[in-house]
Amino acid sequence: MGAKAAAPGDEGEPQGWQTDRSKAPVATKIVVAGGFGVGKTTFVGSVSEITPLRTEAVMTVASEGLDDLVAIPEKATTTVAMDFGRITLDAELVLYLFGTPGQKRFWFMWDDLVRGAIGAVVMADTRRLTECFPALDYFESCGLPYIVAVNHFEGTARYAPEDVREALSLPSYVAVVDIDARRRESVVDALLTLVRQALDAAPA
Ligand SMILES: Nc1nc2c(ncn2[C@@H]2O[C@H](COP(=O)(O)OP(=O)(O)OP(=O)(O)O)[C@@H](O)[C@H]2O)c(=O)[nH]1
Ligand SMILES: [Mg+2]
Repeated sequence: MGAKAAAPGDEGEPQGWQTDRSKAPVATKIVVAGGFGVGKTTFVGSVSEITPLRTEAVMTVASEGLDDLVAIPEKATTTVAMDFGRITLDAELVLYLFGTPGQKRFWFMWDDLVRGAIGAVVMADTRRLTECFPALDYFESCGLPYIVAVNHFEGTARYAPEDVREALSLPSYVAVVDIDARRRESVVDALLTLVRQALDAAPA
């Protein structure tokens, strides 16, 4: 698979499938979920070959007491609707990435964001693992294939994927991967893992 090395915002060159209709790839939708401030917007921005659509709002004193910034003190903005990006994985497969808002008060949007998706990435920060539970419960209950991507923040302990699996009581078929949401290759690897798992889960 030859993922195109386009930088975010590099929209000058149309993709082959945009100029030749006979090469239309399969377009699929992937949801990127997880707790508040775990790196969802960063994840979508790292791989998107179009300028990602973001709906960031500046966090104000109004969010004090609502949003827990202990683990991410430098955070100044938060997603209020969704992130949107696109990545061409190869000539036959284009992924549209939809990042969810992390804060509980925006979860009512999930049903719309998830419609038509083939799978989800649940991002986790090992300092705040319990924050993944709502996303895990949601995807378990709607039967959507998902993987867990542990986003590693500097200065935090590293845990083996198997330990994370145990802590989250994940079934064996759910992949757990270590990622750095800021690195394109790392995010592409996670997406490939999800696509493989979703294909395995699809009825033959
Ligand atoms: N060290 C480190 N910092 C990261 C990483 N990913 C994201 N960050 C930082 O963590 C903060 C939160 O990242 P976002 O991508 O906004 O997180 P989010 O999950 O979209 O946040 P909400 O939409 O508010 O829930 C930002 O300051 C990022 O720069 C990472 O892999 N390592
Ligand atoms: Mg965000």
